Amino acid sequence: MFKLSGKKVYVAGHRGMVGSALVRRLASEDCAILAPARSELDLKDQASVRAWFERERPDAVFLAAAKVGGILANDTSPADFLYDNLMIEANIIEAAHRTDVAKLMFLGSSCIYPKMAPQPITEDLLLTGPLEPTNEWYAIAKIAGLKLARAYRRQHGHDYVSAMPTNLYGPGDNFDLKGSHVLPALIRKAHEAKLRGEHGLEIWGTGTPRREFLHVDDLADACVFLMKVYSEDEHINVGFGEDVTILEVARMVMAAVGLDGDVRCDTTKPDGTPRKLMDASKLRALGWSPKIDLRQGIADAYNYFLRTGDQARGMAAT
Ligand code: GFB
Repeated sequence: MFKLSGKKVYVAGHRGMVGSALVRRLASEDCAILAPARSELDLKDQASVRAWFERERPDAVFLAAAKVGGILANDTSPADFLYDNLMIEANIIEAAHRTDVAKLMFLGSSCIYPKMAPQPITEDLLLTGPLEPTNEWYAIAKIAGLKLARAYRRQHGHDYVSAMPTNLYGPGDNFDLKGSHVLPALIRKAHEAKLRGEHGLEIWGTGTPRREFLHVDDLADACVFLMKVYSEDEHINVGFGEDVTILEVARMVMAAVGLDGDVRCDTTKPDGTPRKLMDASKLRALGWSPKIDLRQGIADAYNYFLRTGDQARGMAAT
């Protein structure tokens, strides 16, 4: 059992969707949260990371900093997704080792598993088959990250663990249509179509791929829980437990936004992995389960979209 109370906790990536959810969740943990300004710490710069860790000496680290994006961003910027993520995770894990960070949690992604993995996907299916080509660069970086955490654990005896979340959404998401994941993209597209008085919603691909969605506040709660109780060599899946087709999720978004009409499919865009449902029985057996169902979560994400200005969500003026 690792205690967070009274500790200095660094949330790497605290400005992102996952990191900001972790900061919100940690507010009730009686710990000091370290959230350095970008000018103070450049995660891609080894010297900057080492100097900051030596100065601040955190007790615990949530490694939630990453270059992330949806299917198109992954497919079109392979160098950024591979290089940025390798640099960030290598710099942080090595600096944590040098400064004796007591506990570190590396956050990966469900895309680390083979494209055609049997469903639901158990942790032991890692590296048992070829990856989905649209996101293999990001997946390779995340596999390297979890292996790095495990290598430092084995060689140096550190309590470094890895958690693999499924597809995430919620407050703090990126609503830029080229870079975002499906849920924020559909929320924005549906909202703007409604404002223009249009009917129907266009989605990418065939609408048949199945995805599992976890609200980021559930993820943050799971991560804090695991930080305290999980201390195993193997990574652990963090999933919701059910999946839906993209067509179904599009209809849920239309209902939340109040847009009528049909769903149209742009089949010039990729589908990606046909299905990505995680087996989260390891996490459930430890005593954690999610609280926010998909309809409720979509309503929450839409509220966030409505509350934040164009600038905050990086939208071009429409
Ligand atoms: O969320 P998404 O971009 O990520 O796409 P992945 C999920 C599915 O939704 C794909 C479809 O089948 C898309 O074709 N989709 C439909 C859309 N309409 C849209 C749209 O307007 N925007 C987007 N983005 N998708 C990512 C990986 O894969 O998932 C990352 O590329 C990471 O590496 C992340 O693992 C969690 O689930 O396909």
